Amino acid sequence: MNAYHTIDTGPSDRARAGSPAGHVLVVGLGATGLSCVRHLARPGRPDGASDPGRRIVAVDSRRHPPCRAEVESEFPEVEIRCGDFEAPAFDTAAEIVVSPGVSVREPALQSAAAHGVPIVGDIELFARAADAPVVAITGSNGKSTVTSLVAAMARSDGVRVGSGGNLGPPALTLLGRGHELYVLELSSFQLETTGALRPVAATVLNVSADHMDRYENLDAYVAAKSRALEGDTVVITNLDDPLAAQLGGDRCRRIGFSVSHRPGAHWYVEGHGDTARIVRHGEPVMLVGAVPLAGMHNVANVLAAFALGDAIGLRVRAMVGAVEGFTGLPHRCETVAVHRGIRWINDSKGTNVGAAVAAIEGIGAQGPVVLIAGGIGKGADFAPLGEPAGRYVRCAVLIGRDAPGLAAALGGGTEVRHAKDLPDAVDIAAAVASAGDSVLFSPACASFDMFEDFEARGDAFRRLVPGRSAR
Ligand code: UMA
Ligand code: ADP
Repeated sequence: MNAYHTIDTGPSDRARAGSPAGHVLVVGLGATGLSCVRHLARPGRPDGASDPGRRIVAVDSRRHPPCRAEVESEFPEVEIRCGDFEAPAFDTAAEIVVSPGVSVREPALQSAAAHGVPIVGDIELFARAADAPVVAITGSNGKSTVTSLVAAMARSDGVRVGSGGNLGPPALTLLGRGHELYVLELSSFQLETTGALRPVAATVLNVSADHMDRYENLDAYVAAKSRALEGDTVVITNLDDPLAAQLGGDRCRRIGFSVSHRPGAHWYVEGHGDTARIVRHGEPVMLVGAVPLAGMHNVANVLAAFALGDAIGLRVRAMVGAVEGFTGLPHRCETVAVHRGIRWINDSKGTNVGAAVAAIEGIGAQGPVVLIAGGIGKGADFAPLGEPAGRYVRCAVLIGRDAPGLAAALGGGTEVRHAKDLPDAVDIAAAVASAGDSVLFSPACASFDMFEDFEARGDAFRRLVPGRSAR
């Protein structure tokens, strides 16, 4: 593990014993920060570590962070400091609770760590207080889909389930609601500040480079993800992903899955075409064709969800019912229109290279693709897009800051056009595409150069398509 990025989340003696002068410092006043303040300030917290007398200080480097007003009105006793981070508030804290969007490489956090201040995240607070078993889902792609599927399976089997984390709502907001099970999507940022989480079942779905602007190298990113598998957890292993398959301890209990009939897989696909079936340990469970989601990557997601459900004892029949009724989440390979025989697909959540590759392969298997991509590449290497684009993409229309890097990766075998913005890209795609094609908006990039977030970007695409695609 890369020490530079690792935060010691071991037993926080200093925090628990409580240095009298020490305050709890909440860093970041977005959705996570608000949930942390609410959790820390609420008397009678269920983890027994509550110290209503402890001072809470909240900081944010933005002057007007999103949840400042809520904290001010609900907790006037909480001291709020906005603007540049100041080391003394960090170095003298009893414990720091950092939001996932704030890098642990931030100098003020590095300084506090050097002073021995424990640094944790919201998932660590959640783990200390959780009153029901936890299923933990991480990986580079498919987390939200698998989290939603497992939650739907549990509900379908009559379990009172709370589901959230990185896909929202923040994990701490799920506590105290009588849930019998928690199903959490966890990002690498959340995991790197977590030490106490002991999920009953967990998975690293797959590994491909993401957030390389926050990690020194892929190993550091993978090390953060692996933290989900610590403890006496049943590890759900993707046998088709060589890197993910290595993760977890040598002696952990494993349930393997594969989209082919691979040795060692408990959940797998057998057969081809219309007769391909999902099988559990030799027992046919359902036809692949009955999965309502497009692409083999989604079949992998369904298998992962089955294996997780299996690990916690959900009944197969209930799980199948949930899969059959699951039509997918917005902004993930979502068909938003069909005009003149052209299918328009919003995959705005395709925010990294691995996601876009999966979408191109999944949609490309059904016919030629006109790809709209671009935005902020987060330091990624775009090269893995070259081969699938060469095979399936008729034309790539590029937008955003890192369009030149994408063009370099795609230019060899794929026609590339540049657009000045998303409306222009939709116009170009409408002109280039013909009946039988799919126009796939899978940016392979984050959205922040042009939009508030991936949802705003996908919504913009959805709004643009009806007017421009029909011309
Ligand atoms: N901030 C600073 N200084 C910094 C950086 C940020 O003060 O250097 C402040 C910002 O000004 C802002 C606050 O921190 O006020 C934002 O914190 P945050 O970025 O952690 O945002 P939250 O609203 O708390 O949302 C976080 C997750 N965001 C990130 O991990 C970047 C949300 O995941 C998650 O839904 C939410 O917690 C609830 O758990 C979003 C995401 O993009 C969807 N996740 C990444 C991904 O999926 O790839 C990991
Ligand atoms: P995450 O929460 O990890 O971002 P999502 O379920 O929201 O994952 O899917 C995001 C995007 O990742 C999808 O739009 C799709 O392009 C891609 N994707 C989904 N599942 C997989 C998978 N198993 N392997 C590779 N890419 C995937």
